[in-house]
Amino acid sequence: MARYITSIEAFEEAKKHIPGGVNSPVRSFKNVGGNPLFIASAKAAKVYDIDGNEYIDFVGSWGPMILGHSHPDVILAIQKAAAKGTSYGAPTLLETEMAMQIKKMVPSIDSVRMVNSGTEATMSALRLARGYTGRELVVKFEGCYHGHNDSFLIKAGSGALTHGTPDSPGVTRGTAESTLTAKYNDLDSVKQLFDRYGEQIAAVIIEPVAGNMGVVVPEKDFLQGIRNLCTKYGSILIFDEVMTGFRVARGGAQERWGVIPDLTTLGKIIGGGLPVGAYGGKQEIMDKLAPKGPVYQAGTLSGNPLAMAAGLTTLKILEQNAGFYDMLETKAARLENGLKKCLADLDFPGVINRVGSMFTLFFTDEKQVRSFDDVMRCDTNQFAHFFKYSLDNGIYLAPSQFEAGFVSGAHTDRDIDKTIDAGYNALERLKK
Ligand code: KE4
Repeated sequence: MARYITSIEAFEEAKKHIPGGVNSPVRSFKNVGGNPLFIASAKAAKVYDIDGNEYIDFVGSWGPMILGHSHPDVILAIQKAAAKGTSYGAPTLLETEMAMQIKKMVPSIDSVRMVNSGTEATMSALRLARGYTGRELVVKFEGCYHGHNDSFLIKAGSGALTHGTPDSPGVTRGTAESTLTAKYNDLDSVKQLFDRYGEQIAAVIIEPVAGNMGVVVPEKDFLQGIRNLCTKYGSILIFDEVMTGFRVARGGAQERWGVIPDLTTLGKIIGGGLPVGAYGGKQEIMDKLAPKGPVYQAGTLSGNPLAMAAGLTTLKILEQNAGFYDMLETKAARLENGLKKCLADLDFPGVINRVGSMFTLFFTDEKQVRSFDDVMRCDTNQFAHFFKYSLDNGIYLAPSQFEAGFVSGAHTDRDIDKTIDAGYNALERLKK
């Protein structure tokens, strides 16, 4: 294949061979317009496109790169594993070590199964919850994303308390009718579903901090209220911590909020950038999984030795570096406060939601963004311009208003300050 000199040429060529030119839709820049960057390499907090440009990166591969790109220990671990072979399709000591590491960091997990993506993790957790309870209905929340399995590609009708309708062609009506939707930060919308469907509900799945409608923070007692309802009706509470796991705290959102789910799904960070997902939880539930129990789930590359090596090395660094999360908090707070000062100095309306090192700048006149409805009122056109102007200044934000940005351990104060300056410049251009 010819060496392309620009991302524009590369995208045109890619579109001839790959649907939409990308292997995941959100990479296409469709939400913000323009041509996606084709990345040549990445190191620490920077990504480099094939056009020779350097960017301070806040996408972080959508979450996995909490240590920064190409961390030397992670790269070495992958190289060593690769030299021994890339896949065996048989148990390895690394998988047991990884399971023990996850259990140590997430104490609500008694037993854990490795898979190859967050989607596989949530899909399998739902099947397990249905198999364990013998029930069919699942509750999800508007604006929460749990991967692309059919049961979760369901958009609520108007408001909560409704049977879902498919949000994507290919999802059958029957599947959609087993998915109920509630409103984030609205405990009554969950109570009403339980009042109506109670012991037909197999599971409630939630992003304990929403990251897929932009960052929306759970309000006081919201998560505990859902926990209490699941306990009362014998439904399985699934925390989808694919994004928040090891991100918002060493033990994830369940550690930060002190609310304990029955099952947890994980991904992103636990692969250190390689394809990994996982789901785990109470022993009595996990024991229902084949080959021990009747609920089937499998995977050719599950527990792949290279992915385990990368993920285990990442988790060990996070576990052993005592000050890591405090350092992340300091960096991310510096960014938040700097951008808030830009908004204030320019008298520009906007809301920043942040939990630890995941954040979103919402373009809205609202004073707060606490729900999916609030998010839907944001000005995505303004965000698109802000994204483009930031890119012009060497800052690579998530290319959608409805995504989270991520600060890594590799972002320096200089990177943060440069990002704040670029933010001020972008807002100034927006004001004109
Ligand atoms: P994957 O199948 O993409 O590994 O994970 C699905 C998933 C499940 N649960 C949560 C909370 C998630 O955030 C995700 C995936 N997140 C998106 C970004 N918002 C992945 C980026 C993409 O789709 O390319």
